[in-house]
Amino acid sequence: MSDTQMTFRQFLLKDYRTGGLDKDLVFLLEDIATACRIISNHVRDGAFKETLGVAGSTNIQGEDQKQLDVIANDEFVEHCSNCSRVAALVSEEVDEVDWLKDKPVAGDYIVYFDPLDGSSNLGVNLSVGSIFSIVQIKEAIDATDDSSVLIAGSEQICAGYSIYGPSTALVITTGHGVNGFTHQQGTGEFRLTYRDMTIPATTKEFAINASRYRLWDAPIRAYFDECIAGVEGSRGENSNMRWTASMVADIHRILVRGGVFLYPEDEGNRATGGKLRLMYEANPMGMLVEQAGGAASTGTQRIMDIQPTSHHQRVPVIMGSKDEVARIDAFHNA
Ligand code: AHM
Ligand code: MG
Repeated sequence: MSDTQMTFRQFLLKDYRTGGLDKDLVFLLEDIATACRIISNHVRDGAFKETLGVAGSTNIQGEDQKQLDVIANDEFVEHCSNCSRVAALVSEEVDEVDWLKDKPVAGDYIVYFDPLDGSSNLGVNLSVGSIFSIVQIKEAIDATDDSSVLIAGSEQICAGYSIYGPSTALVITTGHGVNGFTHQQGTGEFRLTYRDMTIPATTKEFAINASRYRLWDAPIRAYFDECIAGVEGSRGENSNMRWTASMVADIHRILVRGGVFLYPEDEGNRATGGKLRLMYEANPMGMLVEQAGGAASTGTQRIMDIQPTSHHQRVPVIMGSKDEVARIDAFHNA
C-alpha cells in the first residue's frame, strides 16, 4: 500500500505501533475525525435544513452564534467525551470550562477547540473549518478552578484542523511534522493526501484584512506599505494578497504553498488584546505552522511561549513563512 492510500486510522496505528502515540490519543483523534465528518455534512446540508443563520444567542465573545456554531460545538463535545482520559473541554462557544473529570490526573487530556471557525462565511458558501488543540497534563489539576486549563501552547501534544471547502480535509500534527487527509466521499475515509506539509521560508504572498489599515500600529503599516509598493519599494519585488476571512482557509493555503497571515492587535481591538483566540486558534495553528517549518509570533513573542491568563484570551497573530515572520518581527523591534 502506498502512503497516499493510507487511511487516517492506518496512519495513527502506524504511529501507535512505533510508540509515538498512546492508544487513548488514537481513539480521541478518531473521535475528533468523526465529529469533523459529521460537521462537514451539517455544513453541506445547511441550506436545506435552514441552519446557516443565527441561533439567536451570543457567545462569551459577544458574537452572534450561528445555528451551525452550536451544532458543531455539540458534535465536538459528544465525540470528545467518548475518551475517558479527557479531563476538560474548552470551546470558543462555551463560557466556562466543561470539566468531564472530577479529579484529573497526570496523563489526562484537555481539548481546546473552535468548533466552526470563520462561520461568518457560511452564508456565502466559502470554506470554514474546525480547529483543535490537545494538551496532556503532567500532574493532577484542580477541576474546581478553571485557571487549571491555562497551559502554554508549547505543551500541546497535538493540534489540527478540518477544512470544509470544495473537499473536506483533516490536517494534524502530533509533534513530528504535519500531514493532511482528504475525506473520500465513497468510502467515508480520510486518506493521506498532503504528506509532510512544508512551508517555504520565503514568500511573496500575505494575508491581512486591509480595511483595518487606519487602525494598525506603525510596524504593521510599514510592512504592508513595503508589500504594496512592490518593485518600487524596499523589497524590490511585487507581492500578492489573499484574505478569506476564514483562518482555516488562509492557514491551509499557507501550509500548501507558503505565505504569511496577520491578524494584529490594532486600535479597534486593543481593549481585548487582538481578534483571534490564543488557546483554540493561535496555539494550534502556531504548532502546525512551526511543525511545517514556519514561525508563529505576536510580533514581539513566540505565540506558543505565551502563558495564558484566561481561556478565551485573544492575541495578535503573525504566522507563516519563517523569513517573512522574522521580517515583520524586525519591524516591531526597530
Ligand atoms: P470566528 O472564530 O468568530 O469565526 O472568528 C475568527 C475569524 C477568522 O477565521 C478570520 O481570520 C477572522 O476572524 C476574520 O476576521 P475579519 O472579519 O475581521 O476579517
Ligand atoms: Mg474562530
